[in-house]
Amino acid sequence: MTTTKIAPELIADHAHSVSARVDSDYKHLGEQLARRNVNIDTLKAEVAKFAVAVPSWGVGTGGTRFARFPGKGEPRNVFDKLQDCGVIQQLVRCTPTVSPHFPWDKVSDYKELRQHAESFGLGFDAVNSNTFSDQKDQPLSYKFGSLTHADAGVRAQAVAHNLECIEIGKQIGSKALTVWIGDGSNFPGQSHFRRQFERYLDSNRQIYAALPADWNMFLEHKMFEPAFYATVIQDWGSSLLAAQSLGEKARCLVDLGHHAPNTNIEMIVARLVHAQKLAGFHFNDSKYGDDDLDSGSINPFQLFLVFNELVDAAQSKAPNFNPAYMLDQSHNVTDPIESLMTSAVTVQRCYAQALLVDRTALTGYQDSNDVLMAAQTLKTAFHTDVTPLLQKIRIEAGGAADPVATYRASGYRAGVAAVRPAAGPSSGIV
Ligand code: PSV
Ligand code: MN
Ligand code: MN
Repeated sequence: MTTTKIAPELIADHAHSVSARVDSDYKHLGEQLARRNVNIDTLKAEVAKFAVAVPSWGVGTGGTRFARFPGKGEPRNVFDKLQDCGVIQQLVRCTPTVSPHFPWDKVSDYKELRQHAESFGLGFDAVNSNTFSDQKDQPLSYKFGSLTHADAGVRAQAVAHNLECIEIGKQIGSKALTVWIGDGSNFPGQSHFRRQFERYLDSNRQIYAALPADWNMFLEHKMFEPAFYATVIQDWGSSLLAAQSLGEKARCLVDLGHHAPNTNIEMIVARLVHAQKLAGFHFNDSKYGDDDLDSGSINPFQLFLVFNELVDAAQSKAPNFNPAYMLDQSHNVTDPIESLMTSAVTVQRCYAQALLVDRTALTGYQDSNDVLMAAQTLKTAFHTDVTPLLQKIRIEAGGAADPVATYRASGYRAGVAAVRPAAGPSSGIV
């Protein structure tokens, strides 16, 4: 039996109060799409299958390098985090899994953790290791690197942590390990680029060797931060080199905030699909750097263009194409649950819009060099308001027509604030 933290009657009452309007809007959208030879019910069935994982670390309030302003009722531990993720899933119905981060989410009994997740109807997605910060009582420091550290002892400690993550992942039903390291240098001359990369490969080979047969290893690149001069796995080029040299199970994960401003991320996606090395995504949005803003809040067209590549790859049956979708955001000034629900729906929206691209027409315009009509074809899909479609999918699945409104009406945040003590102000973040 699934535990529900938002009263199902509240969700049903709200859905009932808007159902006539949603039905009418859905019918109207169906008529519009029928004129474009799209059957809305077929589209609905396709979009209803879409899922994106929630990061366990995303339900807490984040911060910046300068300060963190705690939110009300923040989760105290991974059990609280899962409860918040359960609320998200209860309302949006497209976030059935959680991506945990270790050692932040470490517990003594993983069977219990798995059962706790299942009680909210949740499973676990990729496990994330953390060798980018030191933990209490950790013998050796990662100040000057982890998997690429010049000292073999530090590298061994970082490898051992990743092996432990795999062991935990096996117990909670994960099928992938995501490795992001902050290793790099802050000054020219600080590190030897080639030797550092070779150490990265050597450490990762040991981790790769411990992967169960049905697991994948996701290598996440990031241009800068915390290393401000040079990062070891700074872009998809280094990531692809590493993935190709490690083996079939190693793939490249694309975090949308990990590129230079204006980078053509959708083209990187196309290249990784070609190389059969696309692991999946950490969705978020950014204006400047790794801002970790809500997905699609700054550049929704970019997110749509990423999905345009993904839908194209799926429809053309690109080999070894099975990307994992995860959110990776930090919420400093909003309620994390509201931001994560909004982002999950935004990502789902872009998927639906990308499914609306008339690909036969697009190919024709591309082949005849009709540039304007090719661009218009994408814009026609992007400009389609699929809100009634998404509402209908949620209502039919027992979710909320308007997740944020229903969440606010439930008083959930005030309820947890009463039992979860407020954290004091602090500086710095993860
Ligand atoms: C690094 O910036 C990152 O995107 C990685 O995915 C980390 O695991 C995550 O953020 C959490 O800090
Ligand atoms: Mn990330
Ligand atoms: Mn990041």
